[in-house]
Amino acid sequence: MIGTRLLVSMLLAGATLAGCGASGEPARGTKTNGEAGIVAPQPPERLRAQVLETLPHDTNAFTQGYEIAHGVLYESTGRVGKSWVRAVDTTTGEELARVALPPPLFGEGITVVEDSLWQVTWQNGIAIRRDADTLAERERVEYSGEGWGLCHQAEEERLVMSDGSGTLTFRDPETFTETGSVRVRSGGERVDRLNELECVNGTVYANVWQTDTILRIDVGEGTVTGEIDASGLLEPSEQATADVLNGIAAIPGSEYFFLTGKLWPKTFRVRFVPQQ
Ligand SMILES: [Ca+2]
Repeated sequence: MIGTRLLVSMLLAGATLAGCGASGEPARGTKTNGEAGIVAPQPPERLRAQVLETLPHDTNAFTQGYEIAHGVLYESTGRVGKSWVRAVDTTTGEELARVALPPPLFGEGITVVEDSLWQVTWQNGIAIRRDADTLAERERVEYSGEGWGLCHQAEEERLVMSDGSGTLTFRDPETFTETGSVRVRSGGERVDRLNELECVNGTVYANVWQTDTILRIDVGEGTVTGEIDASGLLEPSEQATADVLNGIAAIPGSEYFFLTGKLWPKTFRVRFVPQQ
């Protein structure tokens, strides 16, 4: 249960920062050296996660998807027999809906598209479309490969999906049909293990599996424009019983994000600022 402190933080964020952009325009991933046609990779901007508030998180949640839409915080979890999706009202903290994912399905990322919520599964090759209000299952669609993270780029009318590699797949938000893909590079080097995703104003954020690093990605260019150090959020004693960072939810109308992880006792309200 997310308590009233969440409500307060959400209200404050909305009241003071409504209308602000996420974190400014990302830098371009490449630049010319003055000679036409010659392009050199540009290293990503170095950022860190500045904690503004610490909130409780369900230590039974093996978090795989985290997103706020329509005033609701959606969270999905993984592991066979322990996978579920939950919707919590961000103004009251009330749990609005919760559904379990039956075995043998292993839940992964989620994203909201209008009145639907798409949920992918790890190695089951099944995407489930749910009612965003009740979370009731409406449709199943098959896909090939693994499912990890998911987010919705409304302005591009597409979903972005990760599969544990450094390639992101684009999908039709209505049919889930694959429409393209992009191989992501950072400073010219391939990246790997992209996991939970968050789409914000044309930019995609991805945390890198088994690290405390979040990448800010220009998916049109296929380049990492920012590398965010999110280490040190948990105390060593908390980290001992927790799994990896995996959960990025942008707080709409603000520059803030919620970050959490698998079995983490806390959610952190942060913003991404340049490293000193
Ligand atoms: Ca997310």
